[in-house]
Amino acid sequence: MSQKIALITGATSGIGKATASLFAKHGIKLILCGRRKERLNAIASELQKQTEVHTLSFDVRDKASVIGSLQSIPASFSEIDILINNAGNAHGLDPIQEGNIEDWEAMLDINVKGLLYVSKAIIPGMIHRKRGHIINIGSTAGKEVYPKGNVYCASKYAVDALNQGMRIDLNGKGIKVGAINPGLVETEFSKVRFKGDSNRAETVYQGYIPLQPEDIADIIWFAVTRPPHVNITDLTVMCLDQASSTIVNKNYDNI
Ligand code: NDP
Ligand code: 8X3
Repeated sequence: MSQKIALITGATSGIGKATASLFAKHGIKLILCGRRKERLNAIASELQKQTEVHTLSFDVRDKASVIGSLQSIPASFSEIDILINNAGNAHGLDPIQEGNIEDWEAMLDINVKGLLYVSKAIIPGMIHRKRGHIINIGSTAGKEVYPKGNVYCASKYAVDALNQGMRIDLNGKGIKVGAINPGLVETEFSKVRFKGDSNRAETVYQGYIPLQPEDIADIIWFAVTRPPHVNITDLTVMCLDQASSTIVNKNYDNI
């Protein structure tokens, strides 16, 4: 079988970057996306030792840029087998009455509309080829609302709905659709949520052993390597010390 091609959004950091590394180890050809060009270039030059890599720098909020970038993919990378809809973040953690409108817009524009723009560009080729696999990165925040999570949770509930909707509408077209919904994963996520406040971000992952981005990459790899008739539709994963969005055992030393 010819080498598979994967497009990963949000490949400059965290879950997307770890998935890119694991895919590269397995010889998957990669289209890596993100806004930070220097990071994309650095990751590409590392992974090019293992596989072919094409990079695309665009902001998923910018519809024209998404469409233009995805149309620019060279022919040798254009038959995308695997789409990892991963780009996204939380912005702020405030009660709804104190929420910042720009934060709300960022989360809905990136996590929901950005995922739609990218999917809209990639799905027709998959339908044409009668094959493909779309993995949507949701969250436990899309399964359970937590205090001050309001709009971020809404954006991830939307990802959950879109994951189901895509699977329903693409049924019979040879395309797998599934979501991976992680709990707390130690990435740049909290640094972004708290607008660069590293000290506050670090406390989110202290006192217990959180998931690592490589743990999610492993699960994504498992999902994309199932036999052709098997589709992982919806998988939620938390670390041992997390029981729900609000219950995290932070007394690791006392166990
Ligand atoms: P990171 O902050 O480490 O990575 C986020 C990635 O998304 C970066 O590569 C970033 O690239 C990209 N991104 C963000 N905004 C944009 C944008 N406007 N346009 C294009 N790319 C963008 O966080 P994670 O790896 O943790 O997050 C990845 C996904 O996992 C997100 O969807 C998140 O909601 C989800 N998730 C995270 C959890 C966690 O606890 N960490 C738990 C559950 C789900 P760049 O800045 O270069 O554009
Ligand atoms: C990220 C997990 O609990 O910080 O989606 O919202 S949480």
